[in-house]
Amino acid sequence: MSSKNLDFGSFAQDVMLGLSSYPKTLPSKYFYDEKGDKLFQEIMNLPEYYLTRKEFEIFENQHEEILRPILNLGQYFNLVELGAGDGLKTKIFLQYLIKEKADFEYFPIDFSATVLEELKLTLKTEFPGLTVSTIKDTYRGSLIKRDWDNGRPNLILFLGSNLGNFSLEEAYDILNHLRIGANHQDFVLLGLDLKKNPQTILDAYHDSKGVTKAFNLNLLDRINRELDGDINRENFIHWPTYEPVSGECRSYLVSMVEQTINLKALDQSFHFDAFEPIFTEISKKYSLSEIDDLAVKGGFRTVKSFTDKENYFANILWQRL
Ligand code: AVI
Repeated sequence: MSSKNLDFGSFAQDVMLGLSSYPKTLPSKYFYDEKGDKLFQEIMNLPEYYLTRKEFEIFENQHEEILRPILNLGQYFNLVELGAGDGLKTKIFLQYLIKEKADFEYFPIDFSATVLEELKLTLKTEFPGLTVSTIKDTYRGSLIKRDWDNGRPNLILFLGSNLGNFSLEEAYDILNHLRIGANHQDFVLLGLDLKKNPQTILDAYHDSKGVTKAFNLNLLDRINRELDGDINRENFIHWPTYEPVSGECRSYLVSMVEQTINLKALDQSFHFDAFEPIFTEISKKYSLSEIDDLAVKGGFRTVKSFTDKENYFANILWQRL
């Protein structure tokens, strides 16, 4: 592949642009190859990674109230999920909706084909009568195309603090897409991690088993594999930070030596100074009032906020104005 005709928005082009920038950066969406999907599953089960457990707790204890507004419409509806992953938490909703004999179709959307295949298989065995239409796309892509749109009301799930993987500016752009993707009076259920003891947050991204470190470093293995690179991952460390004012948890890969890496598929070399970082991920945390602000500026009305017992995590039900 010549570096002059890379596909726009492709892994190759994003790596090329990211490693040529200052500071160097790599988009976190590329964590999720086959190995990365497995590591993320492991992360969700780590004692330090409270996010998944807390959202699960909210769904287990409050699913009836969360789903009441869409059920009260008494009509066939679409349950659309952006970044569905393994659907573990959503299965609580599916189980309840089926028990309530609700008429609905489930549209899980994910960027990873492997994840969608696995999800479809488990749903087929666990909920044989459920109508499922998977969509492989990005958040923005799916919200522009609206492949689920059949004139019926929608409940759009955007869970797991996935919006937190964007800066505030990008988050507003995603919300803008969400507003365009939803119809007037559609519901959106957002899952966001809340600001809390900074140590608790930092520990979630610096676990004692080193799984998050492996998740971050896997990006370098992916570059080596897919772009014929010669990166020595031993030359990099995983470095998470948390800044309590902005609520930004940021992860870096820091080059511990001065080095040049070569990516044969791009026909390019990239130089690193000693201690030069690559910014790989933002996991932004919000306060409840900052989330209210997102709703107002994004064009949504807050129906209700649901939190776990420790106020670690929030699921906020919005309605599109
Ligand atoms: C998917 N996303 C919400 C996770 C997060 O917490 O930002 C990804 C993750 N990165 C490191 N650990 C988990």
